Amino acid sequence: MRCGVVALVGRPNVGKSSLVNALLKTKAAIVSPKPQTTRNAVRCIYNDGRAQIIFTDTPGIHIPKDKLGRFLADSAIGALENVHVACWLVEADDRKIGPEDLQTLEALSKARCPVALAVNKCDQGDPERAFELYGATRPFAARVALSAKTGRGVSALVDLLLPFLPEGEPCYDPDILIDGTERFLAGELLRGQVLTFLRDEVPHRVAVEVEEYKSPDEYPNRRKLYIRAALIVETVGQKAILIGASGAMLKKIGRAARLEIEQATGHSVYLELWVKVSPRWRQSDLVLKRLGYS
Ligand SMILES: Nc1nc2c(ncn2[C@@H]2O[C@H](COP(=O)(O)OP(=O)(O)OP(=O)(O)O)[C@@H](O)[C@H]2O)c(=O)[nH]1
Ligand SMILES: [Mg+2]
Repeated sequence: MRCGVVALVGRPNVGKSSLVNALLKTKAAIVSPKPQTTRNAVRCIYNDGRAQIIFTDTPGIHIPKDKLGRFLADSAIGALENVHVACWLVEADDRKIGPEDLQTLEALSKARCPVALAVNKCDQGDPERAFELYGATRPFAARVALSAKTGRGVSALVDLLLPFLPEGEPCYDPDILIDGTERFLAGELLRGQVLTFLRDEVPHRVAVEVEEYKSPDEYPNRRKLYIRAALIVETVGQKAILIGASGAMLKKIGRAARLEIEQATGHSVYLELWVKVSPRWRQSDLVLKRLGYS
């Protein structure tokens, strides 16, 4: 058996979380067409008969505009410490190397680990030009073309990474999918629905704070998993959008999140949501810390 850690890095929106879900064959991480979907580096555990691979899904590396953005970029770069391999994810359609790619490249050049190049979204483009473009930037220990959407190349990526991982017994119980609490996962599923239903800049202005989480696993006298969560926004206008006419938007988000949490936990869920205005929360050290973004 082999057991090791692989960090998945790259600019926002290239499909890092989609790849994690394709590897684990389940929804371990939230995915959306909006950049900066992932906000925490999360260890996701892949198992097969040959190895346990701890894939760290990371926030997209970008040029930060506020303290939240700084936290996102820093946590992605920080995830490159103490890994056995880094996997740089780019897109088949890429035709030039942008500032965010350069930033990723700089972080990779400081990491003391082999780097694999993975060209994603091959269902919508030919990877050859991306291999040429990125292949000229630095040495790569391995290269693979894949599509997190169709699954093409996903097992080839595992095969390529295996030789870089040390021999050893699994670190995590094989039933564990992510190194995070059920409470964290529930908050993420809820944030994922905010990303699904809201448009433009609004989803980026929303944070989820799970204030109470009482599961029948811990409180056997309860028949339902009880969750109370605050959706934190920056302005009264955003609050109005999030709530919607007669509360319709909040209801829609809540219903979809509840169904996903029920599926993930196996419990029937009572989800209580409220919306709180916290001006400039993305710039507040105090609030960011409370939300786990520090
Ligand atoms: N066509 C196609 N779309 C993909 C593929 N992989 C991901 N996507 C789409 O790309 C978008 C971004 O995917 P994510 O997995 O959220 O990207 P990410 O790199 O985790 O983004 P951040 O968390 O913001 O850094 C979503 O709309 C996905 O459905 C793929 O292989 N093919
Ligand atoms: Mg992501």
